[in-house]
Amino acid sequence: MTKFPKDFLWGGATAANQCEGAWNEDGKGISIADVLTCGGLAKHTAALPDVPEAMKKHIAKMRGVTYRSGDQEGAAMAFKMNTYPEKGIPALLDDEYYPNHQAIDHYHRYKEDLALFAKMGFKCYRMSIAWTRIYPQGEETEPNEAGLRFYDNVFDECLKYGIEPIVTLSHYEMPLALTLKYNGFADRRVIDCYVRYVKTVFERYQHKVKYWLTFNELNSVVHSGFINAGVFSKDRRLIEAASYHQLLASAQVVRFAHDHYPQFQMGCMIGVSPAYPYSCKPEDNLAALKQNQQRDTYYPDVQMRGFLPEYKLIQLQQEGIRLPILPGDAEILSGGCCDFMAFSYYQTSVAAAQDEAMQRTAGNMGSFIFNPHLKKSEWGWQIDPIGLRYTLNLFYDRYHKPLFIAENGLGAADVLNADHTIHDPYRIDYLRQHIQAIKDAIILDGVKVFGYTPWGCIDLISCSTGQISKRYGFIYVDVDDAGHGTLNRYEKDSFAYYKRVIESNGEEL
Ligand code: BGP
Repeated sequence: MTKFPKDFLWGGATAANQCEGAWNEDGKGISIADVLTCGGLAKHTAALPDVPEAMKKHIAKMRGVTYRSGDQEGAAMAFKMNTYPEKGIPALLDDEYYPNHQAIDHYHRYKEDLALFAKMGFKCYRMSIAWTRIYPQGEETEPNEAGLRFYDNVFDECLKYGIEPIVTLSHYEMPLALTLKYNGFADRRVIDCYVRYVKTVFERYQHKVKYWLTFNELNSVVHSGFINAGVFSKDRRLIEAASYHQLLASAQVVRFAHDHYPQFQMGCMIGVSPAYPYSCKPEDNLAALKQNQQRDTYYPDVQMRGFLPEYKLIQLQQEGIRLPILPGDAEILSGGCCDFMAFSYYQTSVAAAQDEAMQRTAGNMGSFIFNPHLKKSEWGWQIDPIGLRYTLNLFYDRYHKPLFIAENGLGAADVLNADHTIHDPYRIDYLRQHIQAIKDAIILDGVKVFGYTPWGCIDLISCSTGQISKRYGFIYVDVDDAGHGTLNRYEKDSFAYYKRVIESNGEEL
């Protein structure tokens, strides 16, 4: 291979909860993302009752959120809402701002947005279906037809432009009702709710969608059980149980897809940040291996190979944690191996045998040891294009299955000029280096990568901060962190750059 493959899927990625808005329209139920206030995930985590004070302060500081010691904000429930048990659903507070409620109003503007993606030449579009548009409370006997119709329209619009939809089935937005009733995936019964929802969308969209991802960043459960699995606790036993249930749920729907829809391609998806050893000390090397196993590879190892790895079982045993394994589970896992592996890549990390006193920095999978050899973004995420080539090699060697880069990108505080231009040379630079790294992995290392969808191809609500001012897009959306603005769309300089990259199939970088 001397070039990008000719059918390489260039595109961009979004998630329903971060772009659609219309949070309570056309029968949609409340999702866990809908109850996060500005400050998002960080504020939520800081308010959890069983998180140590020091960690709360650290998270708050990292994300620029004010945290007062002993903050009782939502001691019972972290989110800002009143619960009305007689109605069975929570009511949100009028005086709070919930950024995902409006987001960028993609729900009403998807045609305009897809036309812009088509103008850039997208071959594919990674998006997610909001579970709560299909099953608002997660347990209805019939799906919500208006929700199903919305995605029919979106897929039709994609296909009109020859854009292949790549669909994440669950991206940080499960029905809140399932958290309130079952504590999310901590309860095995939620697997059935997920499977029923997935079967419904498979049946409905079987002729429109070929590529599916079962869960977004399954491994993010290690730093947020709530946003990932709907678990309202930091208790490791519950978190491990929830992610085990998610692995079972993923395997069940992959198996079902293989049996009923042979045209489907099923993928797992994790947030990768492989660890470099802090030094060449053997102890640091071993620490890096262990960190990679625990934080990154456990999840795709199960999803790609079909069994629980020994290193995980031993670690859980040492911690006195028992997974809720039932007879027959091993067959479920081995019967549901994915066809490809997708991942998000923002940065690498560093591991050291003794890491207590080390300088740390922010990252999408929690806080990381600072790497002095790398630059960082305005939000402290370290930038490492070579790390992407490294990651591609790592996982291709491990599974020998096609890889898909489902997220990558630079969050920056872009400025809209009076003439509606946005100059983002830093993003162009970032893209150029990362695409070069993919090219090197394909050409020089022989890795099979079949697509690249930079994150937040249109500005959207940031997951960690709950603010839109951390922007990733090629398309600027005129709205601020308080939700004010025209919501008009403007092309940034990176729009023309990425268009050229796609047109030349990665030859012109
Ligand atoms: C990933 C999530 C995305 C997205 C991205 C950027 O971990 O899958 O949903 O938000 O990170 O993160 P942030 O928005 O916090 O900058």
